[in-house]
This record gives sequence, C-alpha cells and structure tokens, in this order.
Amino acid sequence: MKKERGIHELYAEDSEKADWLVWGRKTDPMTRRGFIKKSGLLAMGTVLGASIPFAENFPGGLIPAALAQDDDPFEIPGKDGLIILNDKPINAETPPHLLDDDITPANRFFIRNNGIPPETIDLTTWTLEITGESCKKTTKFTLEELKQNFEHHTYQLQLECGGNGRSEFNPPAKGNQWSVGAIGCAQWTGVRLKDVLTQCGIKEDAVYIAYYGADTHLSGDPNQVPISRGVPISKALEDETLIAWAMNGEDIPLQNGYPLRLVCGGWPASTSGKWINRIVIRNQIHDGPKMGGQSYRVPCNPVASGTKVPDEDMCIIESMPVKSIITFPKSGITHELGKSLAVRGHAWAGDFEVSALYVSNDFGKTWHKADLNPPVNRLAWQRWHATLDFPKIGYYEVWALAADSQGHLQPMVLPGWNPKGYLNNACHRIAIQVV
Ligand SMILES: Nc1nc2c(c(=O)[nH]1)N[C@H]1C(S)=C(S)[C@@H](COP(=O)(O)O)O[C@H]1N2
Ligand SMILES: [Mo]
Repeated sequence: MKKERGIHELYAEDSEKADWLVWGRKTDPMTRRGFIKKSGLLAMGTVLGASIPFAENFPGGLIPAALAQDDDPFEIPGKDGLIILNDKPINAETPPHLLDDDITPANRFFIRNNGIPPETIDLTTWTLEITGESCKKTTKFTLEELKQNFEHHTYQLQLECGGNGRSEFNPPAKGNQWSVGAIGCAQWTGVRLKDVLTQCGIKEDAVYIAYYGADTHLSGDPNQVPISRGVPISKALEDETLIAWAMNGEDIPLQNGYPLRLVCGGWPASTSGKWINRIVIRNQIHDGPKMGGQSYRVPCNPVASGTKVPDEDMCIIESMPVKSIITFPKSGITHELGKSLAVRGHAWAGDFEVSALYVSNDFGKTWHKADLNPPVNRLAWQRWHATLDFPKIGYYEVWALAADSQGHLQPMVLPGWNPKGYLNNACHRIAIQVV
C-alpha cells in the first residue's frame, strides 16, 4: 500500500510544518492554525496574490476553504483516490470532487472500520443468524437461502458516518478527522430486513434490532467485538432497510462489508453493520459496544463548546441532519472573469427530503436557488445544479446550503459543538480564483 502523507496528517503532527499548496503551487507555509493566529483574510490575500472582493462578509475565525483542502491520493486495493485518515484500521474518505457521480461507484465509497475486517470469507459456509430475546424462532440462513426465500429489492441509499465533518470542531474531538467525504450513495440490492424478521417472528415486546459482524477487535481479543449497533424496530421495519449482498449490481467490496451488510439509509452509517453474521431482536435498546457512553451520541440538550457531558445526558443519534456537498468544480480552480460558472453537487436529509438548495459566492450574504432533483427513491441523495457569476477578479468561495422538508437549514459555518464531534452539517465550501 502506498502511503502519501496528507495535509491532514501534517496538521495533526505539527500544523506549523505543513506547507500550504495553492492550486498546485507551493507557497509560503501558511497553516490553518497560522491563519487564525495571524491576521486572517488579509494575510491570505497576500499569499494568494489576489484580492478578496467580499472580504467584509467573511465570518471572523472561519478558515478559508482554500486552506482546508486536502485531496492527496492514497491507494487502497479496489479504491481510487480516497484520502486515508488511518491505516490501522483503514479509514478513508472521498475527496468531494470524486463524489460527482449520481450513484457512488464502489471504488469511490468511503471506508470506516472500527476493527479488523475478516480475511477469509467462505460463501458456502457463511450464515446469518436471526435471534435475540424478542425473536420467536431463532433461524440461520445461508446466503443462498436468503437469496432464494425472499423477494429482492434495490434502492439507492445514502450512508454518512456520524463523525463526517468532525475535523472542523473546536475544541477538537478525538477520532478520525473526517472532512466532508464520509458519505456515499450507492445502489444496494438485497432482501428487506422486515421480510426476514417477520418470517422468524417478532415478539410483541421487541424495541430494537442490532447486528454482529465478522470483523475482529483491534486488541486481538477474540471475546471482544469492535462494534455492535442497531436501530429501533420502527426503522428496522421500513421498506428501505436492507440486508444487502450487492453494491451497484456487484459484490460489495471487502472493506465495505462483503459478503453481507445491513443498510439503514439516512441514519449514522454506524447502524449499517458490515460482514454481518447475526442480527438480534431486542426487548430493550441494544447495549452492544459503541451503543453506550459517548459513542454515536450527542448531548440531549445543547452545551457550550468544550463542556464535559455526563453519559446519562447523551442521546443516541437517529436520523442524520440535512446536508449538501459541492462535487463540481473541484475546490481551487481558476475561473475566467465574465464567464458563468456551472456548479453542482448532492444534498440529503436523513429520513427526510431536501426541499431546496441555495448557493452563495459572497460568503453567505446573498443566496441563489439551485435546480434540485427529487430523490430516485426515499433515502437517496438529490442532485442539484446552479450557475454563478462573479463581479470582478479575486478570491471567492462557493457555499452550498440545503433546506429539508421539515424546515431545517444547514448552518452556514458550524452546528452546535458536541464532545465526540458528530453531526457537522455545516455548508460545504470550495475556493474559486477568478482571473
Ligand atoms: N461490522 C462492522 N460494521 C460497521 C463498522 C465496523 O467497524 N464493523 N463501521 C460502521 C461505521 S462507524 C460506519 S460509518 C459504516 C461505514 O461503512 P463503509 O465502510 O462501507 O463506508 O459502517 C458501519 N458498520
Ligand atoms: Mo461511522
């Protein structure tokens, strides 16, 4: 595996050492920390050699998108152009301009591993057991039985890691420093979880389901599992909740859960178990690893940045918040004055639909409505397109802001801080130099 050190990692070690790469050109070291410490946008203009026409609108303390970029490639078998955040275990995100496809290709789908993926997978002996105290009839299915006994369904479903966007929070949260690319929307094929559960019998007292997978704990201890999470029975019984064996019509890539995974679109992707071999129907909220404590939980009520929140005041994340991404153009392009710029991306809103998408090129002072497609099915992201004009040469940012059917808007800069850095659904921003 070839490893190139990304700017992320340099920041993590010593932010002052990181060279700032602007549009492929090495310039004076100017780091994110340096930006905040020194004189901000003014100093940046000098480094850029360009003026910043809307500088007076730029929020104080915000890091310009040109400084936040990092899309150094890293090679993982079967993946193309992902940014590695950790290689033990492998965690890798997709640079936003590589998420431009309507349907995320397998080689561009992010990877979030909590443990070590299984190494040898024998399709003939792989089984999925449905059990648990609220299951009437514990049953084991082979892959063949699952495929033969239940109707097949295909949906395009968006999966976003609950920690996507974590890198922007201050004070910072521990964990993978995801930027914006822990999101993907592939086409998943499998059987409905509800069809399988119904056949095994769901007791009246069932409240939750949870998965167990074949990955092993980082410690090497065979008695520990890295993660076992789940969803309330109501989410489990939705039509779109799948036990899937195919991504985009082909085998799921090993890193993404081959040969079988759960897909609970619109919820933190940690609920979508990979390499699954057991599903339990529970008569209580599931208590497996990464369900309790501070994992995948946020303060039930907003807290000030940096607050230590007791476990009992933390609530489980359910549907993910409204969010969007700019997938074209790539951040940092040069654009000719006088020409309109076509911009596009995707937007999604957990269990809900996106109702509108706006773009701004003056740091959020004015907004233009984009064309927005409906989702191809429930829980799929939605394509948007817009065109922007620029009044004069200089440094600009394009910001995208989505609204959902519940009336929620993305925050322009950052949502409320939380101890583990979840749910950052701030506007995505890209840098444009107009010449
Ligand atoms: N068995 C198992 N399932 C898992 C995980 C894991 O580490 N092991 N990671 C979860 C988390 S936190 C996320 S964000 C998604 C990531 O799915 P992906 O790697 O296919 O992108 O898988 C979830 N399912
Ligand atoms: Mo995650």
